[in-house]
Amino acid sequence: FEMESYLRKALQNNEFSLCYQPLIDLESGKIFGSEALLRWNHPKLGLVPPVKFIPLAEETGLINEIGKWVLNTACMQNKRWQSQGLGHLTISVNVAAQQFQEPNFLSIVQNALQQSELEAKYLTLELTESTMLENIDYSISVMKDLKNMGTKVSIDDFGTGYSSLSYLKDLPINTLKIDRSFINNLKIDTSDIAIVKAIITMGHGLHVKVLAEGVETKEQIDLLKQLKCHYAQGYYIHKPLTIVDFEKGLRESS
Ligand code: G
Ligand code: G
Ligand code: MN
Ligand code: NA
Repeated sequence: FEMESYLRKALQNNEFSLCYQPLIDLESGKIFGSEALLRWNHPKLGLVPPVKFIPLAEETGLINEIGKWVLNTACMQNKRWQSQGLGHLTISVNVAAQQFQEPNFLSIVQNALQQSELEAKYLTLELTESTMLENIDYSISVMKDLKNMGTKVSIDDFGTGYSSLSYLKDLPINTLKIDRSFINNLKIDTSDIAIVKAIITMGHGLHVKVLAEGVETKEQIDLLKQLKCHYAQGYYIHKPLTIVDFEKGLRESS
């Protein structure tokens, strides 16, 4: 199948790039960091959406090499922004299950930090519940090592996994990212608001930050502020941006 053979050559042919979607602090309204999002632009296929090629990268095992490139590139770019005086932003990087389970995952993270000279506390690794729960004891030990290294961990797409909540008290987690399916249709009289409220309350109780993904309207932002949600991300605030547009957004936000 041709997409697979193209994907195998994408790294060496420099066809990947990253977009950066701003993350804002709801109280101040300011950008405090970004999530790096992978883009693949192939000369024949054009822009291939991640929902098409990430699963293929996972099936073929290419995700480990690609993920390493994402980690290195994102850390370098974030360090560059810091050095340019654009603020001490955080950078969030999505980590696929296979990457997290790689025996040398910790040294890959360490290496990205060393190469970029980015301080560990500015790097957040985004894991999904299913990634962590595939092997909970192993996950706990890796996450503790990451914490000792100084990096942060977010649970991505929170609320959509099949997990029990009990792991939340055992795992060193910094942020819960409420899945956008709960935020997209968020209005006052919906069951979504009950769920969102419960997650935010739980976050406060566990001393974990809560970020709402997929914010698409002013009404949603206002509700999230009322509910004391810490952070937000979404098209209403900013789309995933190129480096140039992200820098523009930063200047406007400060
Ligand atoms: O905007 P968006 O289309 O970028 O992303 C679609 C999906 O692809 C999301 O679930 C997102 O988490 C995932 N994704 C984006 N970039 C990366 C990446 O660098 N690594 C992994 N593993 N997933 C990513
Ligand atoms: O799974 P993950 O949360 O990493 O997904 C990030 C994805 O969410 C990216 O594809 C990004 O483009 C998308 N995204 C970001 N903001 C919004 C939004 O406000 N609405 C929708 N529908 N998707 C969004
Ligand atoms: Mn994510
Ligand atoms: Na997400």
